[in-house]
Amino acid sequence: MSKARPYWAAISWLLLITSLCTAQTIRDPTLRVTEIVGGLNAPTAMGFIGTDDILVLQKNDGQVRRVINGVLQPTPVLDVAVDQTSERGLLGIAVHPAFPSPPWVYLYYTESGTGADTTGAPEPLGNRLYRFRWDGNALVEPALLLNLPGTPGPNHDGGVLTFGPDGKLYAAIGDLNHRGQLQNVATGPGADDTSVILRLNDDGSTPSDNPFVALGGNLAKYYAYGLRNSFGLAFDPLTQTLWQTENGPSTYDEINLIAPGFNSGWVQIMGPAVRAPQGLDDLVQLPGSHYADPRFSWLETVAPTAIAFLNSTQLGPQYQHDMFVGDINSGNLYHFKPTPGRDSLHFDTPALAADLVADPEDDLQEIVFGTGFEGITDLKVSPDGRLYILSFQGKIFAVSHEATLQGTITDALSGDVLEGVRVTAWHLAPEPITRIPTSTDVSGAYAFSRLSPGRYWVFFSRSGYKLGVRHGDLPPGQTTIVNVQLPPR
Ligand SMILES: [Ca+2]
Ligand SMILES: [Ca+2]
Ligand SMILES: [Ca+2]
Repeated sequence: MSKARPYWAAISWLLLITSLCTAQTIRDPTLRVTEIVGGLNAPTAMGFIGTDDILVLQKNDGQVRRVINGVLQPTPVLDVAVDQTSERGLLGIAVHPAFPSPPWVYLYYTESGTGADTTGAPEPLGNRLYRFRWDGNALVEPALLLNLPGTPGPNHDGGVLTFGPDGKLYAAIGDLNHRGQLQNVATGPGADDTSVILRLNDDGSTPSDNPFVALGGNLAKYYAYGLRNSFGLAFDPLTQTLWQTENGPSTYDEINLIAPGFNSGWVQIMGPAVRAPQGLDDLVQLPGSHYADPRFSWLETVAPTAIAFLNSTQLGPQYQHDMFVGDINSGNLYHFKPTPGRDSLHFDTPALAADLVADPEDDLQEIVFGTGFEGITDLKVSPDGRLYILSFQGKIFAVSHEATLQGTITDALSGDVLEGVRVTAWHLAPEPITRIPTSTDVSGAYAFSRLSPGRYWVFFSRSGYKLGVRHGDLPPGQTTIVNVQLPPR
């Protein structure tokens, strides 16, 4: 930090802004949670169109809201006609990986049959994937890319979208209570666009290298099948493989590693096959398909939703490229460490490592990373590398690393340490602006141990001495030492 002149003009308005207090907790004391925005209505998914510029989907009214620098904009950037019954509604968003050129944003929603929002009657048109153009202010020019089933449902509509490192768009849809060959019922109907992950070109056409492309028809679009329902898709940034969360009925939620042609086993198997009474014999194995056990399961369901890989060092190097999962039942944030080969997950807890299942008696402290988020529906890594959490209660939170500031204050003439110096740190950027006070102890030392990284002005005052002022940036995860000599008046 360099020496600077006092900045008194700023003080009057700074005092109007109070610091934040939240009920959300993160197990790592070097990390902090910041509420970015509130006031959203049943939000399901979010996508960044810029740093601190987020599009957020509202499930029940079909509105796409915009949050700029933590401020919810009053006018939606789009309002579509959805059926909102049960799990239906505005469900998924993907921003083109080369955005803003092309300026394409993809939305998945249960489209109403009337042109207005509905609640089950008449039947919705279907679960539909549209591509929109972002014109700088709104989503315009919808192009229908997929018309998927929406009935009978009304649950297990899926809707999560993500782009892969291959430039392809991946979309998950659940079983909608169908019972056919895609649900591993050999005597049931054929491929009907349920219980699958679809893999598409960015214009909605079918890539020629899809795993079932040789089988033709609907099968050509699929990357995986045998899913009950899914709200989470994410690619490992190192291996470029797809991971997924899947939702069991009353038992066995799953985290899966999905290679091309994956069959997840539903309705014959949820959780590891060794725990299923009938084993693998009942599966419908399409040519080129394979069954694989989940990499992790919860015996008692938590309803996992979002999954994300932290492709940044913003939370500290120890979390870089790790996997995070959110659930909607308890609002827990889970942290998973991939194995060195990144084709499985590492656990220190023997009861988890032995069978890769969270059983009711198992200690889950190792994976429960955060609590109090009241129903997580999405996780995204922001362009600046922070972990963003979308809560169904209408809020966005960000997890970021703490910074530390400390030092010693001495008399500039005598060199004696000064006790009782008031030290006030003003965090000015990035927002929110906060004021944190402390004072020096008998050894003249002060310390701030849990500061948000960023730009600070710090004031040092004691009667009989001239005011000391320093400013500069506090980097995440680091301790900055600022020693100050105060001249007597
Ligand atoms: Ca609407
Ligand atoms: Ca499975
Ligand atoms: Ca276990």
